[in-house]
Amino acid sequence: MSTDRPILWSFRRCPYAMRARLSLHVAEIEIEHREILLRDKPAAMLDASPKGTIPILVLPDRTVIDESLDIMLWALRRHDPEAWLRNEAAALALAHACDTEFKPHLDRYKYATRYDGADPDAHRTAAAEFVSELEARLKRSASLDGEHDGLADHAIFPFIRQYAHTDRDWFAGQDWPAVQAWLTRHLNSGRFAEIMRKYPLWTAASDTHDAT
Ligand SMILES: N[C@@H](CCC(=O)N[C@@H](CS)C(=O)NCC(=O)O)C(=O)O
Repeated sequence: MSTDRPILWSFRRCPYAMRARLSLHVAEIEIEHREILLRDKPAAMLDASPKGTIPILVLPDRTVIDESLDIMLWALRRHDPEAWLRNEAAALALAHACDTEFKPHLDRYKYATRYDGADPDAHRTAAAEFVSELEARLKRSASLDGEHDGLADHAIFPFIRQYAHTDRDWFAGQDWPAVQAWLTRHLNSGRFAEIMRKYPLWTAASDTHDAT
């Protein structure tokens, strides 16, 4: 492989990949974007990271970073022009809570048929506890990271987007004005539009680097 840019294996609608793309964007790191389908993972992606989750960042020296929060930290430690890391420990703790406490309920609410016996309404209610915690925080300050958006905001809003879009009317009817405004602000941002650009699917045949 002879690219001098990091390679990002990505899937457009994956919230973990969104948070990685947001941090690479703010850090102004040029990447080679490789769009995939989760149901048809390329062998080259699985070679890079056999656990087969998205996102994966492969550095020019072949170092592989295959956890989304690690990709965020790697990007922001290189360049953090908006100080997303200013409350790093607290932001990471909240992002971990999103991944471990909220996301399992989100999956069982959104994709209930994939989980034996999962009751989507019960999981929506359980997930709502995390959203209510965000609501309390966002009533105290404009962003989860304080007065300005940072790591926590960008690590978490893609997951709240998924939750909100599972049943938009239900979400709009909840008493979460601060979360609703915060989510709308992020979804309407130029940065979000940029990281949601559509890419053609990567195929080994379309690769200009490995094609020798
Ligand atoms: N802990 C991982 C989780 C990533 C993850 O689970 N991504 C999903 C897509 S949104 C995935 O790749 N799932 C594997 C699959 O569906 O086969 C991270 O933070 O990067």
